[in-house]
Amino acid sequence: MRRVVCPGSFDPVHKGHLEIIMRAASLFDEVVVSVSTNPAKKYRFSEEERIDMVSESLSGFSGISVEPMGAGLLAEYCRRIGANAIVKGLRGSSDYEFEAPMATMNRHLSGVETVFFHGDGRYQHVSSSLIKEISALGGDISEFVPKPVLQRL
Ligand code: COD
Repeated sequence: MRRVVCPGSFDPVHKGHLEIIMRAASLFDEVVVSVSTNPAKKYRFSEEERIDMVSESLSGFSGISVEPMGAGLLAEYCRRIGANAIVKGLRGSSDYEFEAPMATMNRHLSGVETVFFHGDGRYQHVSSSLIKEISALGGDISEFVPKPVLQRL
């Protein structure tokens, strides 16, 4: 059984995230979407709201579950739930520069591998922070987010 973790803040989840999660689900037996909450970070949505938005966006897809990751180490979380790998999406080289040392550190800490998926060109410019900014300034975000997010923003 190949269980992988797709971690993130998902504040809020958008179509770039969902595309990576769906691709992971097509390759692995079980995908756990882990919603992280770092006490040092300010979120637009509560942990419960972020989990609800991800769950509603993925309802009906088998082999995918959504869980809180809490504030601890991702490597420790993966070990606890028996995940073989972490799946992350890369939008470009700056994501890689940021993610590569974390991937090596997570492998060092717990032996868990990180698998990178190249993000789909349709969503490479999409991020949660841009979505919040465009929405706050009255722009149209409907192309980039699933319905459960559109209803709340
Ligand atoms: N297309 C493709 N992929 C995307 C896109 C897009 N448009 N947007 C985001 N992604 C990817 C990101 O690259 C990331 O892999 C994932 O989706 C989640 O994105 P976010 O923005 O919701 O989440 P982040 O970056 O805030 O989440 C970071 C983690 C929670 C994964 C990270 O902070 C973490 O590992 N925390 C645990 C603490 C820990 O273990 N620290 C030590 C690390 S060595």
